[in-house]
Amino acid sequence: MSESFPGPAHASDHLDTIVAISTPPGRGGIGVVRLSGSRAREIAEGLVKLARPLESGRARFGYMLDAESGATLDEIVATFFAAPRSYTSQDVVEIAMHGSPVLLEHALERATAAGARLAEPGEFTERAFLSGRLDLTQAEAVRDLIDASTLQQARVAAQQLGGALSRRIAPVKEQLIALIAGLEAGVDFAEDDIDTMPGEEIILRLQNIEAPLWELERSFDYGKILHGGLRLAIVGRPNVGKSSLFNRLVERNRAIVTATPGTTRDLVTERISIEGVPIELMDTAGLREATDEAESIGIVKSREAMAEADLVLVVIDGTSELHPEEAETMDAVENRPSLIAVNKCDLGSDPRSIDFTGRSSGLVVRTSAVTGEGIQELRSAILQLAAGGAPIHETALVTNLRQKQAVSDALTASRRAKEAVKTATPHEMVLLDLYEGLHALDRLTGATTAEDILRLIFSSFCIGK
Ligand SMILES: Nc1nc2c(ncn2[C@@H]2O[C@H](COP(=O)(O)OP(=O)(O)OP(=O)(O)O)[C@@H](O)[C@H]2O)c(=O)[nH]1
Ligand SMILES: [Mg+2]
Repeated sequence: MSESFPGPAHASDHLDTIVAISTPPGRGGIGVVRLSGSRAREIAEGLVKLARPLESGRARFGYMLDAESGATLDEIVATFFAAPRSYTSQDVVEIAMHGSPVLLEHALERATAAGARLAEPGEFTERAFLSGRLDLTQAEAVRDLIDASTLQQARVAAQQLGGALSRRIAPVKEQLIALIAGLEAGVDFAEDDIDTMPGEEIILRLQNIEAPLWELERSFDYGKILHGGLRLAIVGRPNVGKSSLFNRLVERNRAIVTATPGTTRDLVTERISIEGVPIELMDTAGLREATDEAESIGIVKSREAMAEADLVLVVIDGTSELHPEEAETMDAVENRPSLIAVNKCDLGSDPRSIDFTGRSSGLVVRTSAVTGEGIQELRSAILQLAAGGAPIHETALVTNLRQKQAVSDALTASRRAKEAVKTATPHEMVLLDLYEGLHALDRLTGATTAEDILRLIFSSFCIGK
């Protein structure tokens, strides 16, 4: 059960040789054509003229010649990685040339003419998975690393690529297997009067199994926002300083600020990152009775943005009376992740001493968009709200829904097993739940994943990865 990687190592040996341009589309200083498979070396050698033969782990200088005239088309560097010490565990050759789409396409055509097949999206990584070099969480991490838009995302992906999540799961799986083995033995030998495991012990063991799983499940709260980011709508009455706070958060004068109420009419959006968490900020038109058609459309958009956002920042002017509209807005976001900025705090203390306690579950931050006071606190409050209380610097995160589902399923199965034990259900039945939990964990790392799920995962990669 524990050795359940799909097939023996190098199960991918029989696969055909694939080729792709591994660098992004467009022109660049360097472009790389990558080949993987048993014929990679032979095909590469037919493609380029090398000063010395390919040798594993070494880069070789050479030329790509024009097939028609024999003239030099480009200078290249070819690097050979012999199986199994390569990305895919197969023979891999990477040919680096100048990043001209024409040259790269030409190399690709010649490689396919020589018998290579164009790689499907994610197929190089899929081969790494099929050979057992990467498990599924690591393969997903390759994609996350490439797609990362903040350094924190890249760090978490790198940890996962290093097997951090799998390492957390491994001892849990071992404990579960040990428990299953223990119960199986009891069931098999029941007639021989061998003591079966006492219920309390089974429950204790299941609790030990659940604790790390529960932590992982919780880490998804943060993993999810780190991966997908969040949308935050800045709303409030006209002239309270929404655009000014927006500009502070994006750290440049992106939105127009004037002393005239009703300045912002359209949605202004900008992506920022707070401690590596990507957040899309939306500045909106101030909420009031519109004075013309454009403003009225803008206000409709404000309300839509407020409804669609993951987080809402309600800005109020700390120097004036609380307007009924503001009370209404705060009520509207009462049960949603929201926070309140009492702005213009540089103009003196809040004369109205609004009682926020009990009004909102959200946080209240005193800010000044003019002096910058409270902006750092505002950032932290946004992050705190975004994370929903999840630990911010968690390692080995569960970063996607597929992983989260597998962990949750394992937990559910374990809880069901506990219930069964408590009601003195025969161990044969308890075992069914435990096996289900084990399969959920196997699914997480890809040990027993059906082909179609694999396809789904790898097809979200780009070609050449
Ligand atoms: N003293 C002080 N003035 C501020 C502060 N924040 C904004 N203001 C001023 O208030 C006025 C309105 O600011 P905006 O940022 O345009 O306000 P807004 O909420 O976006 O307004 P609309 O787009 O009309 O809805 C400008 O004159 C700003 O300079 C603050 O913290 N302190
Ligand atoms: Mg504005």
